[in-house]
Amino acid sequence: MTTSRDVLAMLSELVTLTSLAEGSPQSFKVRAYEKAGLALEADGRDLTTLTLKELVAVDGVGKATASKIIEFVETGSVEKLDTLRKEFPPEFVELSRIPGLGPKTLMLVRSELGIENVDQLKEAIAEEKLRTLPGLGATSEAKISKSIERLGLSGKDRRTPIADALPLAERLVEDLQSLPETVEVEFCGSLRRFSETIGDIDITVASDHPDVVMAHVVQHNEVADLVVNGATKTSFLTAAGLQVDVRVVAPEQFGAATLYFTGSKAHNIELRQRAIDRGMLLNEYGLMDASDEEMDAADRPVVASRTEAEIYAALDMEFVPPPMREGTGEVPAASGDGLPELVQRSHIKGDLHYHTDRSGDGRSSVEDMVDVAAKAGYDYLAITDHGVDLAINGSTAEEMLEHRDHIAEVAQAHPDMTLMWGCELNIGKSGGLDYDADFRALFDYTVASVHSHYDQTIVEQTDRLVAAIADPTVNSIGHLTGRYIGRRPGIELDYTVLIDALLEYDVALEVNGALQRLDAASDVVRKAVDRGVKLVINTDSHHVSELGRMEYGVLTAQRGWAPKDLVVNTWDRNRFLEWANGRKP
Ligand code: DGT
Ligand code: CA
Ligand code: CA
Ligand code: ZN
Repeated sequence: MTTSRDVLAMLSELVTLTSLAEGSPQSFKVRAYEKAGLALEADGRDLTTLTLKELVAVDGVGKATASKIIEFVETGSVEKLDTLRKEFPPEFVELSRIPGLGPKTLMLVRSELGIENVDQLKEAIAEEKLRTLPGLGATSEAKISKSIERLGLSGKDRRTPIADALPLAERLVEDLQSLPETVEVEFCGSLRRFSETIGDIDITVASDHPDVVMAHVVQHNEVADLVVNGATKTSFLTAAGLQVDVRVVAPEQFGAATLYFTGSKAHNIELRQRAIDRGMLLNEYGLMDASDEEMDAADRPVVASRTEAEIYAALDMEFVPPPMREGTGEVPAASGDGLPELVQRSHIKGDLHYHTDRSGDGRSSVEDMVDVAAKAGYDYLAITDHGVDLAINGSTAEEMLEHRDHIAEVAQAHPDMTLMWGCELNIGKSGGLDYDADFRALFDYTVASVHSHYDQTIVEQTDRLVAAIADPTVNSIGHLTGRYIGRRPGIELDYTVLIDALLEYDVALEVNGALQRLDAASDVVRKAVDRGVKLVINTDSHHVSELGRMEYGVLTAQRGWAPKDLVVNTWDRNRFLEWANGRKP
């Protein structure tokens, strides 16, 4: 079964591979696929039912792209894409994520040095070969080397950024759910725990007909290479080289299986020990009574196995949300003093980092962006288009004032929601911010973030962040490090100094829900939470389709043990506004 999301994923793979083939992300063909993807995502119709004529009629979709979509829906593959995949295998594509290795340089590296993967690239750097190529020198060689190290790239144990793995897992789960033989499906492993990089995807299916489920998986069009083809387990590699393990279990053992395969291993070990301490045995089939040591393993009475909740309860524990299952104190907490009252998606009352087409990179109108926020049930919303310093995307003071009037007008149609005229301020090289202080003070709300100068020292980076935090017109710090997971290392910071400053000036730290960012990262969130720093969870939406990121921000905050009460956008309107206005000069 091919879905709209499969079509969009196919187009996005075409973008990546064609930019390599053309030696440029700006080529006409690449732009055409990109534009078509955006247009069709915004379109909202079921893309698998559209005719060639209907596809071409969509503004931004050309004939060549439209016929590839038809080919994909009808045959499950696209010839052009298959050719590109052969030319650029996954371990080579991984190289394109490294900053400083654009498509053009990459093709040179391949033709001149014969480099096909990260391991070979590291070798060439060690032998100082990279610097000999035209356009590269010792400085860029050193920069590339540092990026490889900081991104944690390694040829053999290649990990996939969550932004690439999650959409695929969701599509596979949706597909498996559609089988009548399926009772329940869940993706488990590091993905369910919401790790930022994924080794492989683990999917658990509850069904009494494993043969049917396995036969269905084997023929799925994501399968590029079968690794395991068993009666209850299938493992395959996707064209992007990501491994997927699909396991079928009996419905009455689904809870035990998802608990086991969600892990982490460290969490499982602690749970098993707790079971043993209580005369029980925990494995992937269930929690069993083991008090009679003489008894055959198969005869042991099952205490719980149907749901995870029943198993935790039988272990005399609170239910542990998957993002916390890392073996870092959650088992003792859930067994004793209690877990924190963790922030949940349902607690969120507003989004406070939110763009419209006033920003150069915004893609939906003020009216539409406000409309979807109102439909999401928010009590308050800060529109934070880019300040003037972000040259192409920003607005002048004059434009911002017009924008304020426009927002005030739109607000009249939404009397139940407090609509704020805000700004995403750009933190400059040395901590400077957009406009002058008097003008900045006019905004109802601000988020200040880093968008450039990623290569300064840790001291310089920390200093400029602290300078921004100390500015009385700043309410919050957006996407703290500016990283793109697995693609661009973020700035390096001294977290002790940073957290001290956030506390001193009562500035909130954003957890940005964009899947490529998830920034501040969960380990930084946990440090901040330990010290009582206020948090704010935002989507940084640039289009009406991006509000779902709030869930990803919440999961990241949960991984950082964030309690509801530290998250300012769970507060009711008055409490939130009082805090937001509290710093005004
Ligand atoms: P990944 O795939 O490297 O991102 O990380 P995980 O956590 O998804 O690890 P994976 O796929 O090897 O295994 C999935 C889960 O299965 C893991 O989180 C816990 C469980 N598991 C796997 N191997 C063991 C083991 O040797 N002992 C225990 N207790 N649990 C295991
Ligand atoms: Ca896994
Ligand atoms: Ca696995
Ligand atoms: Zn933004």
